[in-house]
Amino acid sequence: MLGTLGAALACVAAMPGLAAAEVPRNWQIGMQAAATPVRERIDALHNELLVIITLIALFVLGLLLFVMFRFNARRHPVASQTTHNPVLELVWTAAPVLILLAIAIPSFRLMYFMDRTPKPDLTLKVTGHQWYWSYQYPDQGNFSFDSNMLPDAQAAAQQRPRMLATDNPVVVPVGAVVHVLVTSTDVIHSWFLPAFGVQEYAVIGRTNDAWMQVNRTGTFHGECNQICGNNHPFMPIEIEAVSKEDFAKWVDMAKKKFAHNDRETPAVRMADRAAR
Ligand SMILES: [Cu+2]
Repeated sequence: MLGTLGAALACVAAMPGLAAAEVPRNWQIGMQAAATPVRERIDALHNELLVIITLIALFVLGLLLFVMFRFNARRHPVASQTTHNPVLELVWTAAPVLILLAIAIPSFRLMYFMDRTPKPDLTLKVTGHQWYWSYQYPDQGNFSFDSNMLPDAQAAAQQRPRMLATDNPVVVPVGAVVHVLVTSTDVIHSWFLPAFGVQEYAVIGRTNDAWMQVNRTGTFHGECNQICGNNHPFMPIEIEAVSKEDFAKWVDMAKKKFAHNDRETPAVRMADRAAR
């Protein structure tokens, strides 16, 4: 299947020696490789649907070819007067219902799996702003920081992906269940991580939630995918998944590095930025 092929290609691309960041590539087929249980199940449903849709398309193509050959004007000059066939009508009503059921059952199962966060090990609060993201770690010392896109020159100098790298990436431990709370301070944004199967709207005055359990170390990228104004394409998401030990080290470092942010709310910092 295309998805599997794409996953294989993306795995090759992510191998050591090649670029470490898992980003879309030219001529890539399929989707980014799955990095969470949710995305693995999304891929599985996608592959199931691909089989169903391929069989339906082939069946309809077969019927069309049969009619074109068997009932064209040359082979079949006198049209049949048949109007009803109860058995056939029953079949073509019941078959699509059964197909829809076969799609709906795994689809609902997946929706509930995505919706219910297992017992979380960590909470990450994500706030969307025009036009950057800020992150808060409420149960790791409650530090918070802004994450802005790296300018092109800086990204090129550091050999990091253009328009996807940020100055302060989000860091999460591999294997931990991360409960993600998503909100906004201005307009509706959307926190979208393709490799994690997470897409959550950031809505003002409302907290949406999602969860992720990253299964391998690496740097993952996403973007705001709700048109949110002028600089909508310039608010990427960069997540580094690291071992539990490295995460603990990073938390110690981050508490000091972002200590100055602790007394300020994102709204205060935003007013601050506007004044600058
Ligand atoms: Cu946005």
